[in-house]
Amino acid sequence: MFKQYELPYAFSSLEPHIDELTMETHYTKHHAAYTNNLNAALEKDASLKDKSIEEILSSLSSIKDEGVRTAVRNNGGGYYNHNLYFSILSPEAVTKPAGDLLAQIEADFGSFDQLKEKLASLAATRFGSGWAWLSATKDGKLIASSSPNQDNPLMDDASLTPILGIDVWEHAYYLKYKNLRGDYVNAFWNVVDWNAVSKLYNNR
Ligand code: MN3
Repeated sequence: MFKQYELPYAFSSLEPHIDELTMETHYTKHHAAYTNNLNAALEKDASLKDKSIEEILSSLSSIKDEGVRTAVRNNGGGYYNHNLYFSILSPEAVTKPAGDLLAQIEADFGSFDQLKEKLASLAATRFGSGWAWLSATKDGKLIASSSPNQDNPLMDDASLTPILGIDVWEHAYYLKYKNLRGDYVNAFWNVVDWNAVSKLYNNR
């Protein structure tokens, strides 16, 4: 049974950048539903029972039943993606990277500002619902990408570790930002905790 990441902060604590009602709805409705639906899908395939979510997603194509595979893609993706999303946000965010991660950002993107611009651009140009990602290869190189729906860079690829995800589904921002996805992404940087992102980078 997969369980939702437990939030160490209050729904209201990311105000004014991400509003309380969005956080509460996102966590208690959307993320909860992905988690419940993932657990229900896994009941139908005993071979998935003792695997981690990373193992399941990185070998998604090996799920034989198409209905189970689609349910795991959508809900296992949603489960994993939101665990990551909520775990890198913090009301006490360290808003700049440092150390090895900063050095690699400068090597791969030029500067931290250029990385943020790249991710904002990927977030803005992802048509419809999806995510923008920063992922690390095993040897530490950084890759920026985006994906539709609840897909992520782990799917059928065990070589990448996502370390930051920007949820650009409307449910992540519409109550406060309406159609202004770019304003949400600008505000998002105020609550991304680069200490948490760094830990994921170092543990890749
Ligand atoms: Mn979401």
